[in-house]
Amino acid sequence: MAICIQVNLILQKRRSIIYTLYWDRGGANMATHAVLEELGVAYELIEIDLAKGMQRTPEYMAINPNGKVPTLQHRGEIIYESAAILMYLLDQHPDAGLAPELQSPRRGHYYQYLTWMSNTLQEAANRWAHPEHYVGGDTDLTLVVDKATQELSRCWSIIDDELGNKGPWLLGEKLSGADFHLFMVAYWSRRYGSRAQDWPNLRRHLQAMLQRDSIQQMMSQEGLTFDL
Ligand SMILES: N[C@@H](CCC(=O)N[C@@H](CS)C(=O)NCC(=O)O)C(=O)O
Repeated sequence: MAICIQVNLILQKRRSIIYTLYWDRGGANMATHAVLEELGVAYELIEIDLAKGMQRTPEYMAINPNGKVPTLQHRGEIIYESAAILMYLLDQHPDAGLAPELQSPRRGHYYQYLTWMSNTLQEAANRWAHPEHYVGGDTDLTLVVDKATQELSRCWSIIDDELGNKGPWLLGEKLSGADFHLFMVAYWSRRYGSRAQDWPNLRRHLQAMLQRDSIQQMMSQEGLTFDL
């Protein structure tokens, strides 16, 4: 395939299960990538270099019509949207214990956080990073960025309170896929007007995530660093 600039085949413990993750350095693929590492499954990475416009090639648009990363391929099926991919992946591997049991109330909180982060927190992050996607013409982009900064602060404050009341993880005592999604947006925010790391409980969460082998592997493979 023409879009295969770089293919890393990482064969790990369970060779029979192969996932393909389309990714870009530090993109919305970070959470999925770390979870694949956490699960210890066999997967391959196909880089979609956004700076080169590879997301808009006909080959990639045929895979993901949104022209965005991440996309996961599994048994011939395509799944996009990072939160949906996380839920799907963790349902494939219930023994990993990264998703609460189906009928437990914690499962509701797990859905809640993943969808809220996806459509509220991540959306505010996107408005901060790409204000030009939201307004046209001569509109002053700082108006969009300032509003996004306020919204990010509102979101960080909610999460920081939750972590302070329940912690150490988003769902309480057990790590879940939601923590990987939170880590990803919190990592992006290190350059934003409102940074997750400036809230005490969020900072502790980030530090704990950075200790995990899976996060370290993902960051090293994507060539990322995070000096807290
Ligand atoms: N809601 C989507 C957002 C994906 C997204 O915005 N990806 C960005 C990279 S972080 C992208 O591919 N942008 C390419 C473009 O807009 O051209 C998800 O979480 O999967």
